[in-house]
Amino acid sequence: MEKATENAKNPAPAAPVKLLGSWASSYTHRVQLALRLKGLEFEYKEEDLGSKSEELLRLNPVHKKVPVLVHGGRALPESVVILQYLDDAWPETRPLLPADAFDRALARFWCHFADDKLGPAVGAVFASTGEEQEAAVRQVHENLALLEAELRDGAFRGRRFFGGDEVGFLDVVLGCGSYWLAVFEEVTGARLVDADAFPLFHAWLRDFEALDDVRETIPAVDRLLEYARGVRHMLLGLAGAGGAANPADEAPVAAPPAAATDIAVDI
Ligand SMILES: N[C@@H](CCC(=O)N[C@@H](CS)C(=O)NCC(=O)O)C(=O)O
Repeated sequence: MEKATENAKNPAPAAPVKLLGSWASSYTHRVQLALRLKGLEFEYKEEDLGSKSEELLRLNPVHKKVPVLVHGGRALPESVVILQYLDDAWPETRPLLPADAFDRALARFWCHFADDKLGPAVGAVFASTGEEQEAAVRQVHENLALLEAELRDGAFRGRRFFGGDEVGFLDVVLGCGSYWLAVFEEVTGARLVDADAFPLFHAWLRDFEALDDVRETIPAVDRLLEYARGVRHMLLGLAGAGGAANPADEAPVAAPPAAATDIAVDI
C-alpha cells in the first residue's frame, strides 16, 4: 500500500490512529464503531468523495475509497480488513471476533454474506422502481430469511447479538448498513424489514441501534433521509424511468455528488 518509508515499520499500539472517512458511509461507520467499542482514541478526517484529497488517493491507490485507517503512519483500507487489524493490534481491549476458531470463521463467513449478498440486494431496491424493484425486494427478503433462520435455529440461536450478550464483529459489519433499511423504506416505499416476518432480526436491529456507541456513530435519520432522497433522485435520473439493473454500470459523465453511486450499490 504505502511505499517503504521511515513509516514502514509495525506501529506500536500507542502510535496515533487516524481515520479517513465520509459521514454517510456505512463502511466508515463500521470502523468508527469498532474504534469506539474498543475504546481507542482516533483523529477523524472527513473526505469529500466528490473531490478526493491527495492524501486519500496516496493512501488508498488501489480502490481510492474510504475508510482508510492510518496507524503510526501506515495506511490500511477496507473496513473488514481494518476491523480484523484492530482486533489483532489491540487484542486485550474488547475483542470483537469470538475466541473460538470456528466461531471466528463463521463471523467472517456472514460478513461476506453482508457485503456480497444482502448489501447489493438492498442497494438494488434503492436504485430501481417497478418490477425491478419488486424483484430486488424479494432478494432482500430471501437474504433476511437466511439471517432469521440462523438467529432462530442456527449458529446464533438464543443470542441477543450475533456476538453473544454484547455486540461483536458481525454486529458491527451487519449493523452499520442495516440502519439504511429504514431510510430506504421511507425513501422508496418498499417494505424491507417486517417485524412479523423477521422478528429476531428486527429485535436485533432495534437493540443494536439503541446502544450508545452506535447512536454516537450513526448520523441523524433526517440527514440520512435527505441524502438518500438526493442520491435516489440522481440515480433514477441517470438510469432512466425504469431504473438501472446495476447503477454502478450507469457511470455518470459528470462527477456525482459525494458517494452518490456507492450508497446504492455498497450501502
Ligand atoms: N469494500 C470497501 C467499500 C468502501 C466504499 O465503497 N467506500 C465508499 C463510500 S461508502 C467510497 O469511498 N466511495 C468513493 C468512490 O468509489 O469513489 C470497504 O469495506 O471498506
